[in-house]
Amino acid sequence: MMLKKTTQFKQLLQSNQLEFLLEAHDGLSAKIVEESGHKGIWGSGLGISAALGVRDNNEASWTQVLEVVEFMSDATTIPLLLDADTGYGNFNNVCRLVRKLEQRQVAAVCLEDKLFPKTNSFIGEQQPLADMDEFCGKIKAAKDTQHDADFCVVARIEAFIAGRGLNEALKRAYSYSQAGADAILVHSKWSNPDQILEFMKAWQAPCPVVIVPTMYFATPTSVFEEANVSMVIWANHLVRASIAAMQRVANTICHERSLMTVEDTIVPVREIFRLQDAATLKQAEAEYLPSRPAECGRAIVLAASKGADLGSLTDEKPKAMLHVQGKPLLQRLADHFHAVDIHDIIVVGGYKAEAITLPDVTVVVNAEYAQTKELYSLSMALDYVDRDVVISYGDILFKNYILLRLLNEPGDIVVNVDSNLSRIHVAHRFTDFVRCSRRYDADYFEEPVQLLEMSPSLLPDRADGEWIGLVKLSAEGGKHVHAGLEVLRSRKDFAALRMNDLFEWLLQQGHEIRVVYSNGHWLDIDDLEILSEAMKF
Ligand code: SPV
Ligand code: MG
Repeated sequence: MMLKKTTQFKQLLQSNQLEFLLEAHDGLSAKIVEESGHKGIWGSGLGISAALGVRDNNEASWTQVLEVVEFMSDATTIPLLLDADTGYGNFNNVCRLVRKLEQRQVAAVCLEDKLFPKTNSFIGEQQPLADMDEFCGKIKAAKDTQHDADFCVVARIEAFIAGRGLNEALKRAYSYSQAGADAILVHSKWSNPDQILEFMKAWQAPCPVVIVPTMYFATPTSVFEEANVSMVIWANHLVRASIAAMQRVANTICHERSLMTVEDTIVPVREIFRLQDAATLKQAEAEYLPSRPAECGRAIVLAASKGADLGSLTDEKPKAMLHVQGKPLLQRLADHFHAVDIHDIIVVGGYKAEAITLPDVTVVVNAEYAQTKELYSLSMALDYVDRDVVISYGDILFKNYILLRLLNEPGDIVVNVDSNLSRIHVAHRFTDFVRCSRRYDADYFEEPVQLLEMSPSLLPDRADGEWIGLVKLSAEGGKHVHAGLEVLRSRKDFAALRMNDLFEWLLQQGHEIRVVYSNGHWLDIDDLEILSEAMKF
């Protein structure tokens, strides 16, 4: 079983060898400290404040620091020593702090003998020190408050920082030790270790000593070992490393307006997921979430016709299988649907249906394709109209946003309408002209538009646009379509009916059909001329 964090820390302090803590300033950096092999974390006041974008002058409130520390503690299994500055107030504030730290499995707290609000030890000279007796009261109060006997209080001597000599440092160190401190942290801002070594030489060792060699970094670690230092804190090296890395990457991206150069110099996104332990959540989901087949959307594509105007191109396959820029039209449609998470694709084939060989589509055959039109084809796939479904002609090409807009529009029955009638120049082309409750204009997004009429015999000058060949049905809309086909099927001319006849019936019944306008950006492949246009699409 893993030792409590408090016990781990106490053992580090009391071990016979030199131990090391490395600075962290948030959950991520704390985790990185642990993964690197360090046995403990220094919750640095400088690092945490810097990461929060404020000064190391108690600008972040103590509860804000506590929140960060909670993330750090939760993310790790090794002990954390929190740099709690002066304790954020007097002995009473220290008591409350200790209770809160214990609740968060923080192993130890470090208190320094300066005044609130503190200033970082490397800024300025002659920093005022706390009254020694008052500070002893804080140490004693902290020790009396802790519930866990192994929780540690480290008392930090700022005498050298404040320009005072060895005697002041020693006097305070013995007093704090006497007051109950589990260790003394003696700090120096000299670039050589002389103050520390002088202190260690005189120190009678009633408790272990911790040091922070930020400024005397060039001192070999063996010197600290030989001087009987118990613990070294590498106090700010991850926050400094991250600043260097962030500045380099930010400047490069800004300068190059591209990610190309930096991509190979930073971790892949999957490394973030690993550090966040995304894999464990995946396992938990498998265990705790009800396992139902992922509900994906459905599309029905009407693709039974030969495409008589395409000449010998459709001798061997239906026009929906004609290649446009190296891919069958139907594959392009399927790609559009996949892109919006519609993976259940039903294709109603007819002419040369056996040539519809796309993977992952269900082919339903309208054997009467030669004598029938689209409604007959749709009736072949009616069983699939039992949920949200998009119905599409099989010979259209469109930009994906047209499909997205259709899916985003509320309504039980929604159609896409192209408001741009200028391209309708092919006289023989069958066109689903529509009339709507309002024309397309710049403000059309402000109110819903309804379909009023859809008919190929509507004169273009009375039309507000042309139906593209895409309709979205909700489950409710699908019920109306079932009812409509039930009625229309009994008509003698059912075989000749087209989608516009269904829409006309739905309108007569008073069902609302919503319109989403777009402007161009689609083609229906009716003849060779348009097919060659499609090559450029
Ligand atoms: C810290 O890391 O916040 C410290 C060490 O207190 S120092 O910055 O050297 O004061
Ligand atoms: Mg600090």
